[in-house]
Formats: sequence, C-alpha cells, structure tokens
Amino acid sequence: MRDFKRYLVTSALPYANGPLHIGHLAGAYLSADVYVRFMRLMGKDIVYIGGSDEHGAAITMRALKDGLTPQEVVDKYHDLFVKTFENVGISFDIYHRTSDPLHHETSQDIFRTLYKKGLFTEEESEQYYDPEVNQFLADRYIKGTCPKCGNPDAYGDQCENCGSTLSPTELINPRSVLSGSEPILKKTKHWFLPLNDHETWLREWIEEGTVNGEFKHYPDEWKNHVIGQCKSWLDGGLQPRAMTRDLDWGVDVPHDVPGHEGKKLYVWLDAPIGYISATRQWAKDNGKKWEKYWKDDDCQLIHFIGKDNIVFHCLIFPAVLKAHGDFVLPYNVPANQFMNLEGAKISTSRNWAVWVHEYIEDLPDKIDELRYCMIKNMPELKDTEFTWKSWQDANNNELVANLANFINRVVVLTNKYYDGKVPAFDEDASFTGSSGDDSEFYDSEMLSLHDELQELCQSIRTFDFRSGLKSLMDISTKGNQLLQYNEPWKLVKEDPETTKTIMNLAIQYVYVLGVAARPFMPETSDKILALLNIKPLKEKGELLKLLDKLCEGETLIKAKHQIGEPLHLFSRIDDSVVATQMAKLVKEEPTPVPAAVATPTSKPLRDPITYDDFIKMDMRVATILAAEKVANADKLLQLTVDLGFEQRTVVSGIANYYKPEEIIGQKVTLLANLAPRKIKGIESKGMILMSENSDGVLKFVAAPEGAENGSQIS
Ligand code: B3M
Ligand code: ZN
Repeated sequence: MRDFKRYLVTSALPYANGPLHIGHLAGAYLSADVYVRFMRLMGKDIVYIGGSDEHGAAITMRALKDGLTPQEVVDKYHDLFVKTFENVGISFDIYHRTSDPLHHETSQDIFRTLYKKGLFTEEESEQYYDPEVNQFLADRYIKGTCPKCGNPDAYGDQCENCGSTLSPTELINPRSVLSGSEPILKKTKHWFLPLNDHETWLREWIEEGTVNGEFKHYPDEWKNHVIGQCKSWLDGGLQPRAMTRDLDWGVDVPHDVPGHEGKKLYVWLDAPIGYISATRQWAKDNGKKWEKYWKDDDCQLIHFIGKDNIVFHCLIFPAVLKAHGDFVLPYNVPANQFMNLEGAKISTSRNWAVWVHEYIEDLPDKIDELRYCMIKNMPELKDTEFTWKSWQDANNNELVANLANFINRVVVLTNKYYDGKVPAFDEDASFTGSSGDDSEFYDSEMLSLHDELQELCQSIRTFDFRSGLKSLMDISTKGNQLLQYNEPWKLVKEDPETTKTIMNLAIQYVYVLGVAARPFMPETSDKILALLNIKPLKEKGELLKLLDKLCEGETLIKAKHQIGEPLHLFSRIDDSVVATQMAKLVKEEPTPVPAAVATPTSKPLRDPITYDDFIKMDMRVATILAAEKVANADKLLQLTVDLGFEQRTVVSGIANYYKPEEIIGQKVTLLANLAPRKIKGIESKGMILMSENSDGVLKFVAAPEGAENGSQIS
C-alpha cells in the first residue's frame, strides 16, 4: 500500500434503463462507499465520482419497450438513482450523467485527440441493417439462436442463457428486434481502436504493474480474479474494437471529423469518460482543478465495478487513456463478483430481484441493516447469496444481540451509576480484560483496542470489507466480554473504584465503535455518537485522530463528559417481516422455484444429434488418483485418473468447485476418446463429465455405484 497525495474513486455508472437492485449495490456502490468514507475518516484528499450511463442500446431498447423517448427514460431513472443512492447513504461527491453537455464535450475532445494523433483505424465492415425501418442494428437489436447453447433468444452481443460473448453474425437465424424481419448485411465505415497494438504494454502493466519499467501499481494488491480475466483476454489476443456506431442516440462523433454524419461514440467509449466529465463538473462546483486528479501521478485512481465490466476498465479504457496521453491509469480495479438471491441469479427480466427503492419504501428504518447484511456477504472474491433469512439473522444475532446490546448496557449503566457522567479511571486498577486475561490494566486494554482498530483499517485498505466489518463486531464482542467478565452491576457494590475504571473503558469502546462503524453504517455511527452526546462525524480525519490518541495512550472521552439518554440502536426483526418480503418475491416471480428443484436458468436443449453421433463417444468410469492446481490458471486442476487399463492426465476446469485434496479417490465419468488437447502446456486426454446447477456450480457426474475403472457407459 502506498500513500498518495490524492485519491479518485469511481463506481460503475449504472445504465439509466431500470431500477437498481441489491446486486448493483453489492457490486460497485457499497464497496466504494465504505472505502471512501474510511479514507475521508483517515484525512485523505479523496473524491468519489458517480453518475448515470445514459447512452447505448440499453437505453433505446427500454424506450422502445416502454413507448417513451430515450430522454424520458434516462430522466426517469436518473432521478430514481439519485434518490436511491441518497437513501442508502452512498456518499458520492458528485453524481453526474452522461447526457450532460459537459460530458459530450469531454468525450468528443478525447475522441478528437485520438483521431488527430492517428490512433484510430478506419475500417469498412458489413453490419446488419433492417431494410424495413432503414436502420443499422446495434448488437442488442438483433436476436437469434445462440450457436453455443441453442437459446433461441440470444442477443447479437451476448447470450444471457449461457453467458457467451457473441458477435451478431454468429447468431443462427438472426432477426431484427425492430421489425422482426431478417436483417441484411450492409457496408458501413467506423473508427476502430487497434487494441492489438496495445497488447504488449497492457500485459506489462497488468502483470508487472509497470509501464516501460516505471512503477504504476503492485499487481499482488489486485484481486486474482481480476488479473485472471485480464490475462485470459490478453492470452486470447486483443482485436481492434469499433469506437463508433450507427445510431441516433448518444454522443455525436465530433463534427469536424469527416464522415461523422449519423455516427455516435460507442457507449463503452463514452461511459468511462463520464468519470472524467463528472470530475470536471465537481471541480467547477468546488473551485478545484480536475487535472490534479486525472493528470498527476500523485493521484490514485480506483474503479469499483462488477466483474462483468472488468475488460472495459482494465484493458479498453486504460488503452484509451494511454493513447490519449497525460492521464493516470487505474491504480486498482477491485471488481466484485455477483450476489445471487434466494438460490438463483438475480434477473431483471424475470423480476427475480430485491429492488433497492422498494426496500427503502418498505423498510425505511432498516437501511443500515441492509448495508450490514450486504457488506457481510459482499461478493469480494466469489459469488455470494442474499437471503431474507440471513438478513434477519444478521440483524437479530449480531446487530441486536451484540452491538446494540453492548452499547445499550454501557449507556444505561453510566446513567444509572454516574448520572450520565463519564467516571474517572484509575490506571493502577486491575481487572479481567476484554479477552478474559486476569490482571489487565486500563492502558493495556486501550492498546489492544488500538491494535484491533488497526486491523479493521488494514482490511478496508486492502478492499477486504467483510473482514473489516468482522473486526468492528469483534470490538463489540470484546466490549461485551469486558462487561460480562467483570459484571459491573455486581462489582459496583463491592469495588466501586474499579467499576469506574471498567465503565470508563467501556465508554471508550463505545466511542471507537461509533467512529469505526461510520464507513459501514453511517446512520448507526450518528446514533452511537448521539448516545455519547457527541456530534455526528464530518468524515474529516476523525479516525486518524482517534488512532493517534490511542497510540499516545490518551483517553478519547474524558471523565465528567455528560453522555446522552439510552435509545435503541437496532430492534429484532420478526419472521412476519421476512415472510412478507419472501411473498413479494414469489408473487412477482411467475415461476419462482427453488434452485435445487427447478431451473430458473435451465438451458434449452442443444440441436438434435443422431445415434451415430452419440455412439462415437466413449465414456468410461475412472478414479482420480492425484490432483493438483495448474500454475497460473485459477480454474484448472491437473488430474491423474485410473482407467483400469491405463492411467492418464486430464486437465479440468473445476478448481473453483473442488479442492485437490478432497477429490482423491473419487469415481468419475470420463469422455475417454476426446482428442488430446494441450491446456496451459499440459496434454489433457479426455474430459470429465460435469453437471451444472442453476447457480453455475459444477459437480461431478457420479459413476454408478460399484462400477469398475474402465467400464464403459452407454
Ligand atoms: N453502464 C454497464 C453496467 O451498468 C455500464 C457501466 C459503465 S461504467 C463506465 O453494468
Ligand atoms: Zn447461449
């Protein structure tokens, strides 16, 4: 971790084409918000940028469906986003929008610079065109059958069923979404960014963290899955990518560029530039210089995104920034994975989602409860799941039983014994410490509080927000233990002096919790501090000050300070609340079925094959004898399998689902006559059959009980 003079944090700009669900929050917003609030508390110069992504087919498709103009669509959702983010406490320094003229100007400037530097290639290509409505068709305007899985409703850029990235010409039986007719291929000219020319430096930058040998970041601070995705794109070879489109909604190609007529910037070119436009607007509004954040090497740029946006933020946008020159590159892109909901993937089209604005409407006084539960389950390294039951449990068993319980006891006892005045401590008094050790003293307890707080800070700095939140609760647990071991309610009679020291210490704990809760649960922080009769934090270096004081052995809340009256921080959530929310999910989902039984994402059948096709496959029972991870490949395991008549090596993409040590001796089924293939330099002979759950988890197809190695399956 290096300290920088300035920090610029961005959250992905959500498409203004539908409301936000909890998956959005878990992906790019809560994580960034925790980080930014923390950095402000540490006194850093940090700017947090957000905004709505208002261009692209995502918007025009929605307009078409809803009978609105694109402008009406983006206005509607932009307004909703502003309110929603505010209500869940996402503390942007500016929330901008890409339809703003300043953004059009900024992205046109960048396009023009690249154009003038000769960094685009102009290429004529054939693209689908709808002759009935006289319009070129954006990828999303073409539907057809997926060549990979047979889904009849795959889009021109992606199949939502199997997740494959597609190009429109790969679709079988393509049709226009606008008229239903078969599109024709027509020539059109576009400007391309030759990403292939950027491959070498991008690889150095991603893998070594340097550009031409100059330090940019520490690659081992990046998440493995982010680097892994980038490497697999780089390994596959980068292709030139069109930076313009034939559309009538978006940022115009600058009018001084010959041939601009009817062309707009590709939305994935203009959207990340939205971060720059927003910074410009913020700087204007606050009398600052935006260049200090984008063009000065002493600024750390961090993009918070979901995993589906990795390639754009780690390869394409950096290529644009570098091609342009002057700009800093992202220092880290701590992308999150996905959050699933009640056993299935969140799906907007199937309405399988918890909509954030509805949550706010239904449970307006439970915002921090949502933040807590989402951060606790944040999909930092792998996909996770939100369930209403886990939300209830987190509230009842942790927020109520631990945090609120501790703080409430301290406030009640202080009011009862000392009329709400913080008692003085005696540094020579010894008592049972918060970890259960006898003969602890005030100073040693304060030092251990300092260490725990440092741990919390370190977790947040390294984007491990789940551990940070756990540290917060550990501090609360320690506070509870301090009370539990010493029982001040009994001790007050026998040894009132020592009781004072313990209660003084407990009040210091409450203050630390009030400050440390701020990044995760800002309202709760205000409430805790109000209980201590202390003003809400301004997020201006308060945590740094607190750490310094603890380091110096200074008390945080001085003796005689008058605290406030008791008040409930959290209350229990009844089963009926959970039932209401579950019913809502079920009512609005026409075929709501638990993932285990049914198939919210079950795949359509592939095209039929003949018996002759089938009989060509030779499937055998085999036993795994050895398994190890394949170097530089997160997903792969190298297996040695016994077929009875021979042993062989198979490389299998199962490392996310099985640990090597747990599958030794496992009987599996093997497609044994698949032509050998080299995978990561290892010759793999055959393929192990797997079945995929609706949540994407792979499991071995079990071999029949008692089957011998080598026996044929037919
Ligand atoms: N709007 C995609 C998305 O919402 C896109 C992100 C833009 S970030 C510059 O997932
Ligand atoms: Zn597919």
